[in-house]
Order: sequence, then C-alpha cells, then structure tokens
Amino acid sequence: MPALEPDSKYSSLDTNGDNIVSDREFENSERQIKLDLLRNQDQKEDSLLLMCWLALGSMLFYPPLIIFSEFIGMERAAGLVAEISSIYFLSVGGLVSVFFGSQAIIKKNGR
Ligand SMILES: [Ca+2]
Repeated sequence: MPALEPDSKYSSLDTNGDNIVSDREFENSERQIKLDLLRNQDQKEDSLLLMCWLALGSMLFYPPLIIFSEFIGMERAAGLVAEISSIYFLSVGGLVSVFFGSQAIIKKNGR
C-alpha cells in the first residue's frame, strides 16, 4: 500500500495519523483551501468597502471643515480647503465608482 515518505510536506493532510492520505482527507484539505480562499476574498471586499465608507465620510467632513476654519478666523485655510475640494470630490467620486464598477464586473464574470 502506498504511504507518505518521511517528513513529506503532505503529512499535514493526514489528519488521523495513520501515515496514509485517504481520498477523504485529501478532499477535506481541498475544501479547507477553498474556504480559506473565500474567507480571504471576503476580507478583501470588507476592507475595500471600509475604504469607500471612509472616503465618503471624509466628503461629509469637508464642508464643516471649511466653515470651522472660517469661524476660527483662518480665512486663508478656509480658502485653500475650498480650493482643494473640487479635485478632492472628483477623486473620491472616481474611487467609489471604480470600486462599484469593479464589483459589478467581478460579479458578472462569476469570480
Ligand atoms: Ca490518514
């Protein structure tokens, strides 16, 4: 009966310790690898979604920042923040639309 060589890298697949990797043990390891891949994919999507929320949240934070700068007498800072805002809003909009666009493409291609 075929068995594993000593110190085989596949010895971790032999979960019941009989020194034979059965079909069942092999299939379980495949299933585990698929689960790990799915979990990684899920975590990646979660972190991208968090990034989107933070970007959108910073857009909400922007107008009050201008008002606050004006309020505490930092007119120059308020002007600079207002000047940056146009390109900033465009960038965040681009980021969010690329995220949702890529999600749609990934779903359509079934991956
Ligand atoms: Ca075994």
